[in-house]
Amino acid sequence: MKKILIANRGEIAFRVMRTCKKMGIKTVAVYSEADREALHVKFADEAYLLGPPPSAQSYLLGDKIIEISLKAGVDGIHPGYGFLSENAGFARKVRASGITLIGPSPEAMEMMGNKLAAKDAVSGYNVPMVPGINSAISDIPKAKQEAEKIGFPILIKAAAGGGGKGMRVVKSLSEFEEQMNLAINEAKSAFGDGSVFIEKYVGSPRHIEIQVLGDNFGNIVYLFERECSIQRRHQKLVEEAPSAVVSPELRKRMGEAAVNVAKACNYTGAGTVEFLADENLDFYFLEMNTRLQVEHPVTEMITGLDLVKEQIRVACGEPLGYTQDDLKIKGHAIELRVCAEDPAEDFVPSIGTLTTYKKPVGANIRIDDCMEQGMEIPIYYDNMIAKLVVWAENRAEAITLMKEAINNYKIEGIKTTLPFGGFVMNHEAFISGNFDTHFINNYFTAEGLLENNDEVAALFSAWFMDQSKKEIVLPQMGSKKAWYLTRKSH
Ligand code: MV4
Repeated sequence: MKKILIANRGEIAFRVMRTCKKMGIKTVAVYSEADREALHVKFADEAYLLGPPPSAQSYLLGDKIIEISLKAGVDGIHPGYGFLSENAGFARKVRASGITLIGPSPEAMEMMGNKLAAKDAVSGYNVPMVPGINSAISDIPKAKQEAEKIGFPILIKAAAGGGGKGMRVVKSLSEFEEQMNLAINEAKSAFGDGSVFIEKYVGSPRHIEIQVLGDNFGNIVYLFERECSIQRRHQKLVEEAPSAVVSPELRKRMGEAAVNVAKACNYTGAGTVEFLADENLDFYFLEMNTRLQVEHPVTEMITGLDLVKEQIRVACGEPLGYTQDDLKIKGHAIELRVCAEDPAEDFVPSIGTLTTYKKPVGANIRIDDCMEQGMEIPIYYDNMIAKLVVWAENRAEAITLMKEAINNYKIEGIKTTLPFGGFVMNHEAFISGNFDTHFINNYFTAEGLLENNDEVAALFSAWFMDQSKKEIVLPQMGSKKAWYLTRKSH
């Protein structure tokens, strides 16, 4: 390939372009009116305006993007994540245009986009699945019987859902019918498809996913796991590779199951197979994401591979050129998503201008971002402004390096999830590896955030040591120190 259009914005557009440059491939950016000054536009060799800021009038305009691609004479389109990345209709149109989509086939996208079709496809491929039914519910009395067989609590899921949308926990038979009807209506209005199914509810799951990579000759490898349990409302915040709890033996079983999922849909390129793991580390297939994921850098750090380069090579028809046995995990990587939101205020989105933006620098610190000091965060898109990724020889050292990097990342003008990252790195549950998807609900409070803020801790100890003073001047209410001093616990 000589020229690639990146049908995306922000850090991922920038990240894909970096690899293209490294490979000597020309890059074409597309952008909305809100992104005129964006770095992905400046960094590209060519750039084309799509339209007004809202995604529906810009980054989701598949036909316009294909038109621009043809005009610019590109060989490939990289969709990044989000936007059109898992849109089978777009993939078909790209194929029809004669341009290569850097991603899997539209057939694979379609199959994995529907949870029931995905379950159906992988049955017979020796992939463990949560006990449940594999077809849409049409007959409520029959579904009740199934639910009783499975045992409560059960989970109702929308076939067209994903990423947690349209799920409902049902604790007992008495509430089954009501919840089922609500779920069907919800699925109808959210996805235009009211198909729902039921599974046994796994109460304290870990989210562990396996990166896979396939070429056009039937070779598929797994690039090990990512532990993604630290998430809030299905938004991951901290990811790491490898998982602290996955043994080499379990890794092999999960990896082979993931490869089987990929085989079931003739997968090509980079994809991710999501599993739930319960308290006993029994694991179950959840869904497959048919795109490059946000958290792919942790896999790159422990394997030494550039996943975008691999995607491009495969899309060009090159064979992988290595086998499973050639792949080894080296060290440990952790990623923190730096989002423009305030963890002290229930993660409310934070808008404004980056008055200060200074990144930590140092060996084994990688930052994937797209912002500069003085820039304003556009309100129209995802509020992730950067990914802070660290690598070290082992997990303990990676945690230490992450804490150092967080402390040396200076962002002012907006609130970010950086202090939340500090909280996680200092938390006993994270350090021990003994946590699940309920980590934030179970342990996180705004007060705890401050306790883990070195600056505030220093303030507090200075105040404490100064109690001999007759008069204690209480800090201003609303300040960090005031919150700290008025904590209910301790
Ligand atoms: C589940 C589950 C418990 N039991 N399935 C959420 C996203 C979607 N991929 C599937 N999800 C879940 N499926 C059964 N049978 C719990 C979740 C779930 C979850 C999974 C991964 C990461 C975070 C999660 C948060 C809440 C619920």
